[in-house]
Amino acid sequence: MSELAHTLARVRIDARPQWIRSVSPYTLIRRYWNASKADAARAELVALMRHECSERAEGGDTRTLGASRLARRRPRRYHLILEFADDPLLRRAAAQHLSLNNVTVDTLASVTRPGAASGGGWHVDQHERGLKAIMYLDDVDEFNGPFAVLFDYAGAPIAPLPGRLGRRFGDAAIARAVHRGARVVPLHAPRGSVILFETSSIHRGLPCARGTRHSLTNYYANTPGICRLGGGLGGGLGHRIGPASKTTVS
Ligand SMILES: O=C(O)CCC(=O)C(=O)O
Repeated sequence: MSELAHTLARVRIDARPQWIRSVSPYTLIRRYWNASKADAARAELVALMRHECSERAEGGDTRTLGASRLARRRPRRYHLILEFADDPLLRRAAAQHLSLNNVTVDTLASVTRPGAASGGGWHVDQHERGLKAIMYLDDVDEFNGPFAVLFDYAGAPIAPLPGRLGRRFGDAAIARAVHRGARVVPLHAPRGSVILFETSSIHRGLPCARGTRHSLTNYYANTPGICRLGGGLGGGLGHRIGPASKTTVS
């Protein structure tokens, strides 16, 4: 087993309810793909978004939903988008994290330009456990809209904004949490890096000041009709909630 496969086999990302989160909800794998492969994937993303419909999202970023489904229609042209969507190691890590024996995947293609912030403000994708894998297709620093994670919530719930299914959080509430000891951790990494992230944890794409950020995001979900491993929700998930689990592979 390669070192990377070994690391992914050990991936444990915390999935406790957001108000008690105090350990890492993410794993960063630096240079999962090398720079030239990431550049080729970026070119595929640009072509796909030019030829298929894209929309302006809440944060002002441009995105194409179902990029992997669109790519399957022209598998030779978009083989790297498909390679990322179908990546067996990431799928296995997702299945393990979600306590499933298989997962489905849907891939989002997105571009964040100056003035935009991928996904809008602070939010959770849903309240139930979930996993996404974001691959940066540009080198990401503090200027071009890094993905950012909130952690160490200091044991206190953060009140969501009214409506929006309780999934969105205002800047003032986050600032109060930071005052109490929570930390905002922006993830800067070279292109080709992958972030595996527990989507019930609070996060956002920070505003892009200059440059651009292209990325592919795989959303993993339950495969219909497949049983969960390890029994019901409580038992099945319980043994996977572990200590701080940030793993960085360089
Ligand atoms: O791409 C990012 O940095 C975050 C996007 C996000 O959180 C979302 O679309 O829900």
